[in-house]
Amino acid sequence: MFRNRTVSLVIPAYNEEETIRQVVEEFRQEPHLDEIVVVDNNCKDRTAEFAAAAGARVIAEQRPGYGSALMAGMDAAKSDILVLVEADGSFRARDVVKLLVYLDDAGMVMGTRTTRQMVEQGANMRFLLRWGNVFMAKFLQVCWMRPSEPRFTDVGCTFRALTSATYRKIRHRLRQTGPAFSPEMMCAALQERCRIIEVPVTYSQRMGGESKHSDTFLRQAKTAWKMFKTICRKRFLERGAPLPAATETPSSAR
Ligand SMILES: Nc1nc2c(ncn2[C@@H]2O[C@H](COP(=O)(O)OP(=O)(O)OP(=O)(O)O)[C@@H](O)[C@H]2O)c(=O)[nH]1
Ligand SMILES: [Mg+2]
Repeated sequence: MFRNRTVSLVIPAYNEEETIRQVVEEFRQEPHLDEIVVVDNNCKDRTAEFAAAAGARVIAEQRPGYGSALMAGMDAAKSDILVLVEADGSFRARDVVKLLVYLDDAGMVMGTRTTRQMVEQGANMRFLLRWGNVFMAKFLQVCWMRPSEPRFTDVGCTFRALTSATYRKIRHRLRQTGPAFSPEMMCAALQERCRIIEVPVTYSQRMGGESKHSDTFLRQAKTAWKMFKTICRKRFLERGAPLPAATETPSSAR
């Protein structure tokens, strides 16, 4: 519970048996979280069993992919606020509160992993990946310079918080099943004229298991291309919500 609003944590998981127990245990220590939902996305290992043993509510999603799993988790979550995080231990539970406090001023709060002072040694955020994310984020920012003028430095950070009201608003715009789901959510929120704030979060090395999206240059390039196409389609081929009436208060933009 955070300022009278309940909070659910959603964790998409694909074969993360090496890390899931530790991740659930770490986030269970976070006093603001009311429930932890782990999405078992056709795992072939013991991820679901370990997550449940550690105290998470485990749901199954058959449609494969990071985006499909996150959507299933957000659909199943019961709280007023949804926080998304990875199953690989690369984010810290103590950062949840950083996202929550800014939700007073926004409909969605994005973490960014490109603040160098907060990238831990060994984290998968070397020069190319960091600047690739910054470049793509600046492209997204420029695309929405009018009317929103957001400020972004990362497009692939799973760690984020949004209100369930924001999720209901953007749900119909979410189609990406893979990693392009991450910038798609940002674009969808901008299309619905929600306010988004970005805050730095600590980014650590995976605690174990295998990287699925960004271990090789080829995979990173493929993911970047899909993200670029998604941002362009959202900005130039889909209509945004109509501008709010002039009489509406700023809080209507959340
Ligand atoms: N449900 C589901 N989750 C996935 C899939 N691929 C990745 N994930 C999860 O999404 C999160 C992000 O995937 P990662 O492999 O960590 O991708 P990444 O963060 O770009 O790469 P790392 O540098 O290894 O952390 C993890 O929690 C994965 O378990 C998938 O196909 N389905
Ligand atoms: Mg990861």
